[in-house]
Amino acid sequence: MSATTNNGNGNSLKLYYHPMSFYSQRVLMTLHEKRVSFKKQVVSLFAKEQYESWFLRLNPRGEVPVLTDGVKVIPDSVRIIEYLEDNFCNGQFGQLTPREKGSEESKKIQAFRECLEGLPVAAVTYGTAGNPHLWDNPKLPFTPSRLKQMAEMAKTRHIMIREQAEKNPEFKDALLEKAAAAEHGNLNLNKTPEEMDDVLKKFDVALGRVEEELATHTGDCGGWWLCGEVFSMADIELSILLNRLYLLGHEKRFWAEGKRPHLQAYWERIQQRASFKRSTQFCLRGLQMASLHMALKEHRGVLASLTAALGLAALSYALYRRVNKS
Ligand SMILES: N[C@@H](CCC(=O)N[C@@H](CS)C(=O)NCC(=O)O)C(=O)O
Repeated sequence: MSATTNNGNGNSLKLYYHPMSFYSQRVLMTLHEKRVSFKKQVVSLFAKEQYESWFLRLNPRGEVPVLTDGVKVIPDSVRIIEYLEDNFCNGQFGQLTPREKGSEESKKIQAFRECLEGLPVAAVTYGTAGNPHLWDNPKLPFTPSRLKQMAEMAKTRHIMIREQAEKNPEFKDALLEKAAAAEHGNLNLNKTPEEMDDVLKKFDVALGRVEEELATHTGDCGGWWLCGEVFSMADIELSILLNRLYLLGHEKRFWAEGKRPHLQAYWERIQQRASFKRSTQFCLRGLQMASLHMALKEHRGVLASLTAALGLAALSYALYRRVNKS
């Protein structure tokens, strides 16, 4: 955890996130890329901490990431990234958009961002989990048992969100709206094989555009990133997306084994970048600790009774020995 930094207004940044969350990773990479220091706090999605009232007060939708800057609260990764670019842009911080606003490069960054931000990442993640015929070399943390768990979770997610709405009357409307979207709308993550074909096609089209663009970077432009010399916000979004697809085991479908050679080279290059490593190489031990924390929290009552019972048994035994001795 880094020391607090202020942005010139005397405010300090704090990120509420989860290390496995795609949207959190985008923000983490932006913060590292810009060399902004910040405090961070894991919100355990396994323990449903995102639906505790203290967090719902920050984001009534119950989603990470959320950034706070002093008293300002900024939810949603896209808004956070833009906030960081607007407020941390002087020489001390990394620049993720060209200084010249109307330039061709700027327009290209914007176009690629819109294309990448529109992709259904949760659907590809949970849809892959629910369609074992798509499991082709998934990597940690997406073990087959975790994928099965995720698929089960997706089936009953709307019910769980409705329960959370009942528990949190103050945020009931926002949560009921989310539950409805999880049951019938854009947050429904149960995908049939046919629906998955459509989801995967969307990624194919977007990555096809990326490959076309990368293929134009020849000669003097050989060292360019996606939209030019500047490592931009579009690169952050692309890197975190490639990472998710790789962990799900979709690299052969989208770029490896000669499918999209320029994208393959980009993927190899991005894995060397410090900000990418720092935002994506989460510690599995940390996740195990989070699961343990969740189990302890869930069974707090049982554990307290067990400890009391053991204490009582020890006391009775000590008394018995004492009485027998005398
Ligand atoms: N549009 C939001 C999406 C955030 C989001 O869906 N976060 C997921 C984790 S990747 C989450 O917190 N899910 C918990 C839940 O919905 O219960 C963003 O860009 O930040």
